[in-house]
Amino acid sequence: MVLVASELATNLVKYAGGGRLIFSTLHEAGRKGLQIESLDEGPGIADLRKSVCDGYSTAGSLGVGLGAVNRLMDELKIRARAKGGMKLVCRKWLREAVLPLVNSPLDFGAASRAKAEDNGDDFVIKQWGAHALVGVIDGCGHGTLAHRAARIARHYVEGHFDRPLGEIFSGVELACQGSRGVVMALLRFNWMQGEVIAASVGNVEVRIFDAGQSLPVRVRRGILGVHAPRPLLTTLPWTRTSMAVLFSDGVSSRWGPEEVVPWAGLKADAMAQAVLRARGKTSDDATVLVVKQKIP
Ligand SMILES: [Mn+2]
Repeated sequence: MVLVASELATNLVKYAGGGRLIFSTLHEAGRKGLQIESLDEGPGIADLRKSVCDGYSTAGSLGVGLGAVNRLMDELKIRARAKGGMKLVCRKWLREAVLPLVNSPLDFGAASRAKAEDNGDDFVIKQWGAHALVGVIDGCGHGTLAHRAARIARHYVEGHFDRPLGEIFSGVELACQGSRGVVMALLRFNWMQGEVIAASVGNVEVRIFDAGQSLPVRVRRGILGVHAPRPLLTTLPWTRTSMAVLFSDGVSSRWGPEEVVPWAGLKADAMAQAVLRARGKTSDDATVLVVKQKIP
């Protein structure tokens, strides 16, 4: 919070000719948080929005500063004010200690292969309490700039893994502005409730299989970092026979539920390797992430 306050104050003094910081406590639905609002009458937000991306900077330390605010805080909103200038509101919620993992029934595996030296794909696997978050991220294009965009997105997701999926996407949208941009699909599991929530923007494929069927997941077109729409959330049941496969566009999508059958007996990491071997293309970075029930 000290670093965030200092970055915002620095922005006001250096770039907006002054302004106000307003600190308040939040009490909402049984949780507590801290909010900082930054108000100014400076030159506006056009470049400031871009500057949220790490490394982007029109003048000195500005870009890194707002990038840090986005990374460190749970929520960040930036708006133009009617009278000119900018309003920035950021919030951080108090967390209980991260819940210890309880009896996870899930088995995770991922396999990734770069087209060239730097992999422009990335993935995330996190578990806590009775929850897990997994995702596949594809930086646009390939090579160093794609790798950089994907890494910015992954760092944001890892720092905000327990936030609602819609908010994680908004944060990645801000964090990736000024980069090549990424496409991303995330799944959040709650195995006590036997459900999985899927969200995807762009062309990372999400396949959720159960009993030989592929269940439909809603996807939005767009690139995070380049005015992506908010994702649509799809909630599906997760049973003992469910299986999820996420893959970047470096993996062919021309296969159906019937092809999963021979892979059903494999552990998740062996299955991810098998899908990549069978369906990976050599023309792009390729990543497969598999979630299954643990085989007893
Ligand atoms: Mn790709």
